[in-house]
Amino acid sequence: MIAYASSDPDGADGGLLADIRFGLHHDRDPADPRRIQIGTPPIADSPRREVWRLPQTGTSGWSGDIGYVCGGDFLFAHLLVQEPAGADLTAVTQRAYVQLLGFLRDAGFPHPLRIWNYMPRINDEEMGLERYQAFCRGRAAAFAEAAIPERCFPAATAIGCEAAGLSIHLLAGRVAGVPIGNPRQISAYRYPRPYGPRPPSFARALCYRGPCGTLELTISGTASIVGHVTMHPGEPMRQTRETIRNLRSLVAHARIAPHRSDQGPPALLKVYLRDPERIRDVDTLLSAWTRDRSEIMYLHGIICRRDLEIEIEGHDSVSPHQNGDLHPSDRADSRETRP
Ligand code: 3EB
Repeated sequence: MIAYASSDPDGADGGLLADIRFGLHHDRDPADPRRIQIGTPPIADSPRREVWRLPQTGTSGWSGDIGYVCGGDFLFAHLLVQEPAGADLTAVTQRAYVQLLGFLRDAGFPHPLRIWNYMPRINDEEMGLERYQAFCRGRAAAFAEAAIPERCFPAATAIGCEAAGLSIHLLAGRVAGVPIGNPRQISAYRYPRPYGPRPPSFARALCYRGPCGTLELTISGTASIVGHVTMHPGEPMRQTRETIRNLRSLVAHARIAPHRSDQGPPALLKVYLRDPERIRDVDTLLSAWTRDRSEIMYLHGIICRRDLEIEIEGHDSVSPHQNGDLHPSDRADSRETRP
């Protein structure tokens, strides 16, 4: 259901759920809630557009400043909020998330499956707290207010960029997904105190049944973190190798294609680089892993820990005949790893 536009030859947009472009600024099209732009600019000749498709035509509109599109069991929603001068990012984030989670519940798609968050000056300190940590605090408060427990946290990405405003977009479902943990990492929502007053509210990955019966795996932003500790601070190449190890471990643990001999890399990867100049070296390492069978989008983005240079998210899809059934009860072993 999710593809980069470079591999999406079908121009008919009857079943278009989302059309996401990457550029210099965050943008919303008041005339078409399916179309948004995210202000993490593509690096070099990277793909710069992602489309999500449904078999049926979606319904779209605005609910206040939340743009949405829905069809079948899925909903795409987005919100772009400007930070008033002197405002506290905790409060801005909490308000945005309370608004979004309330909308999802009222619209009948109460399960956030995947959320992307982009914010300016992510590593800056404000009011005695790093802005990313303030964001985490506001988000955690909103999840608590909406009574969404840890086992229902979505997969997520949180990235800094130059573009102004807090941009949030998401995929939500009528049906909950199955969270997947990474045995090499502790669950982010169990991070100890030094990483902030409230831990990040996300699952390492989530599995859900796609609109055409496919099994979809959405992988959160993944970095050079083992346990809860940053590995190879300030070393982008070593961090890339560590991140690949984390992704391999996650994909193996998810076992979305147990009958497929190769537990290969996800079909889509999105790579956020703090230093765009690293693209060539990083691409060499990633291509060696994917053997050029994955599509890779490279974006200029700032990682939420100052000592992280790279973060990689992924998406994969398996058609039903390639795979056995997904029953959450069968997958108890794949739930988030408890330390
Ligand atoms: C990490 O593993 C890296 O706060 O939503 C990755 C993906 C990260 C999502 C988030 C943070 C988030 O902690 C950072």
